[in-house]
Amino acid sequence: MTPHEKAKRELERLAPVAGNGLLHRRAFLRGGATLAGAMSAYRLVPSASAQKLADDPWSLAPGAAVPDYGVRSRFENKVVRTLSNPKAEPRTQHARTPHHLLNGTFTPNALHFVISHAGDPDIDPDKHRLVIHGLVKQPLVFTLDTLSRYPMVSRMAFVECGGNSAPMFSNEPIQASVQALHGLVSCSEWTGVPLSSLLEEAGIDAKAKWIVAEGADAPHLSRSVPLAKALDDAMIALYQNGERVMPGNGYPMRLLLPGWEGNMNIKWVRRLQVTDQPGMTFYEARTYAPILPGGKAYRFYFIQEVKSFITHPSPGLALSGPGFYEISGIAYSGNGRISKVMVSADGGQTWAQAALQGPVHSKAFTRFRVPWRWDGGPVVLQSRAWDEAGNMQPTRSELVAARGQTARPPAVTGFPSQHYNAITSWAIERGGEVRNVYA
Ligand SMILES: Nc1nc2c(c(=O)[nH]1)N[C@H]1C(S)=C(S)[C@@H](COP(=O)(O)O)O[C@H]1N2
Ligand SMILES: [Mo]
Repeated sequence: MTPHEKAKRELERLAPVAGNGLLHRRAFLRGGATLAGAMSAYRLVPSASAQKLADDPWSLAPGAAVPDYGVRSRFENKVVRTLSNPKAEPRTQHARTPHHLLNGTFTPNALHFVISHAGDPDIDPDKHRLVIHGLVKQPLVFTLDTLSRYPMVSRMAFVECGGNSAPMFSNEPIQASVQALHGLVSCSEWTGVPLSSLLEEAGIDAKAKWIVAEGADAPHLSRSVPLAKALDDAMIALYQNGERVMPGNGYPMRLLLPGWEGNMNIKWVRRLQVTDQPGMTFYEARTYAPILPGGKAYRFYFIQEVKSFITHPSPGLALSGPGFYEISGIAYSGNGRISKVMVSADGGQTWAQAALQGPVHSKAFTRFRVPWRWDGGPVVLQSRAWDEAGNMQPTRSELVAARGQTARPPAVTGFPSQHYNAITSWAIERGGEVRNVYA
């Protein structure tokens, strides 16, 4: 017996920790590299062929010139955002992140989701100004240059639209990819100036309770932010994953409110008015005041609550037959760090604890993984996350009971509710196809 065959046999003997073949999160670590390697033994070509590597053209001659700004391999050109309004008709544009084609915890800048209500303005950074005024002792005007002289901080943070995953409120499960269902959330390392240092310099009046932030794009999108958040971990972000913020994400500067509703993270921010009350601006009085089944509404819904979804496997990524797989996905919470993720393969009857990829950052994506042996039968995969504040991701029926749902397609009506953070269920059928189901 070769070491590979031996490892393969050991793997087959591993007792599952939950229904339908979920294995202990450290099954592969415990067994060491051999066990992990045995997973691939199912697909490796016989070792005899390892002797003869073909010399393809790229191995026989010098390669291309190194570009001054790198671009990915041309073989990766299908990894793209999906666009809701590619002709830039005068309405909102959405670009959704392809979570099923990415891995790790950061979203590449070119694939960060975008929602722009009137396109991306082409801002000359030398002409852009940020004004702080209102209930302050000394109104201030900043250029990008003057801002760049302040001490900066870097932090990981996700941004999520309050309308992300809204299709999950439909009566019948919509058959679409994780990109279409959950693509309005992304995660970056943001670098910039803490808003508290700018507000302190301006001198906050004792009556001040809110700031109203305004963007430099044509709609001058405005949102009110409680002063406490502005002084806590808010940032004027200048860099995204090490380079200047992308035009679609707010170049040359955006308001970053870690863990809070995407819409409040004002891009192309140009004004911060310190006030004693909220502005009740268009977006906070309309779209982002979710209406509840009894006719009441949330006046504000700041936090993006604890959430997770499985990215691998997911619709469009069919399984290629029974055997060993790693189930992996993304978890995050606007309340802090992810403390635990559980995964089920039997629609929520039994659960296995997933391994969390460290370091686990507050208000940022955490990748979770769990090894799995699929016997080829129908299963329903789910993930459920907890955060360090003790919040648990709700089931879909719990959330729908609290928030309501719609019978009509979203394109016609929009959904009655925002902030979907409940469990997502993927059914795997015999052939390995993955479908969105309500379990
Ligand atoms: N000025 C301005 N800020 C804006 C928007 C906008 O259209 N204009 N869109 C908002 C919405 S609805 C969301 S969800 C987030 C999205 O941030 P992103 O496009 O960087 O992912 O930005 C918010 N900030
Ligand atoms: Mo949004």
